[in-house]
Amino acid sequence: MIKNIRRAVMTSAVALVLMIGSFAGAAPAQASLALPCASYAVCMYEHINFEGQILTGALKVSGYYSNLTTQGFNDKISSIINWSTKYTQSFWKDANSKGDRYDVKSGTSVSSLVPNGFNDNISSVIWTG
Ligand SMILES: [Ca+2]
Repeated sequence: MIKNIRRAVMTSAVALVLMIGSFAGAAPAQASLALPCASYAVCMYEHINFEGQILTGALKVSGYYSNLTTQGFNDKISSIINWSTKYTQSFWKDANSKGDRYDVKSGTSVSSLVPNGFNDNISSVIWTG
């Protein structure tokens, strides 16, 4: 009787370890996947390497976020993709296009804003379709 219980407990423990193992194996691959940025959009990411929360601006029309607090994105942006085929997009450290400006040229991306001092420091953006 005790042997049977012990065997059942051991079998359950092995099954649990196998389940945890498979979750642990799947998680890093998903975490390292960058979130996609649609064509004709400018994409701003919470973390470097295009990860975390994403905020987009459709490039079919020009637009702006004059104060990223409204979008819950103030001082959060850490990487940017600009899929515009023609236009540079501009980012500012302060709201309403004030303070230091950082430009991202058409068709380029910046995987980390850390080296240029703009990481977690952008408060407004203007994009041109
Ligand atoms: Ca960030």
